[in-house]
Amino acid sequence: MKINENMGFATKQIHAGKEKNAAGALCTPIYQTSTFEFDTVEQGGARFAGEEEGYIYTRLGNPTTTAMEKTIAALEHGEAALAAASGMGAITATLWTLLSAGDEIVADETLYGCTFSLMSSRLPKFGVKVRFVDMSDTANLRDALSDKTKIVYFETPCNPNLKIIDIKEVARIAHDYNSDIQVIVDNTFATPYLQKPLDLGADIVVHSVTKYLNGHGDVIAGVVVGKADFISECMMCGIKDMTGAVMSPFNAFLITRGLKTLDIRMERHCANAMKIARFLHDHPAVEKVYYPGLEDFEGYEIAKKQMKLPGAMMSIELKGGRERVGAALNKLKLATIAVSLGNCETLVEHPATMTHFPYSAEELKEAGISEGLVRINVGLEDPDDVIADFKAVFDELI
Ligand code: LCS
Repeated sequence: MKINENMGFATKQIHAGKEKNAAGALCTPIYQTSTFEFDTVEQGGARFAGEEEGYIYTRLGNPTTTAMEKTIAALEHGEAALAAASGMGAITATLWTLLSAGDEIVADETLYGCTFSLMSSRLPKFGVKVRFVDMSDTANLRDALSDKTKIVYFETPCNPNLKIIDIKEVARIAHDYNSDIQVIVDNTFATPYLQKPLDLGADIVVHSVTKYLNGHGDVIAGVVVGKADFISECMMCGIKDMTGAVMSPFNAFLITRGLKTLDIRMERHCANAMKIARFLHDHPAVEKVYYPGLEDFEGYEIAKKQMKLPGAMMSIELKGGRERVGAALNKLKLATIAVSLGNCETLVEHPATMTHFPYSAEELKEAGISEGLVRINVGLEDPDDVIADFKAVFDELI
């Protein structure tokens, strides 16, 4: 099937990566091989020199992985995509490819815990300075840019407090300052079904594919999407040489399978989340709900502008703060205490002790992550059952 750019999201998520294979298999086969045969030494040489198309070694590319990359590139409206062994693999491969000692990054201060750890304590060891700012106020970004700024990096919605950053505005300010600055958006929480950062002016998108793109909680994976030149450089530098963070063909197969239902999963995730957010918003034991679909949420207007739907991630604060969190979450019966997100199962976690443990108490405060915050990712169960689970526990707190 030949797809073209004008076809719809659902068609692309099913067909965009597909190539004819020798056996005529409908689904892209799992090419579970580390290496590929050459007919002659000369042919091997031509492939290494880039004079002949074809696979060499799975760290440099694999047909099962290529199918997944092509699908994600089409969904994000990017020229090309590059698979990585994890979201962190995708982020580090991107940064190692772009950065040199002496460069600066301007990053939003609210990031997934390990991304924050990479930026705050690992990169400075290599002579890279990271300035953290609250990019929801774009004046902060303008003040932090310098002649050394190579990258502007953020998530939106942010993990874990759902803060919304105006992608179009950030990209405009960064590129007006210096058109060479690479604006990188972590689109994990939204997915390309809800938000397309490249269409809004970003240069590069990264994902933890572990989450909604795969959708079934059985894979750790990442991807980078951007211009074809950058993606091939990122493969040669960031993946091949610097991280070796290669995705296994089996994982690529599972992700391609998951991607075929991304739109309908996201629709249902969002509908369930809206219902649960409204319930929590009105519950007397809940102090505050952070959900981009609620009219009184700070980022509501920008989220409405740049996202098709508000997503299925939310955070709440319980009355009584941090002391009540453990006792309450431990009693839930259907919602599961676990990190990660984007699966069929509803998961709850406490960022201050779990996903965001690399932040000190002071850094949590600066990043707008309250110590009592509870993160909920709404799954695909019947929302009334999830509500009944929360109600039974939260009613006891009144
Ligand atoms: N970016 C975001 C926004 C994430 O939430 C995560 C992981 C990563 C990147 C890294 O991806 P990974 O290497 O795990 O595939 N977020 C997690 C979370 O919130 N709970 O557990 C992992």
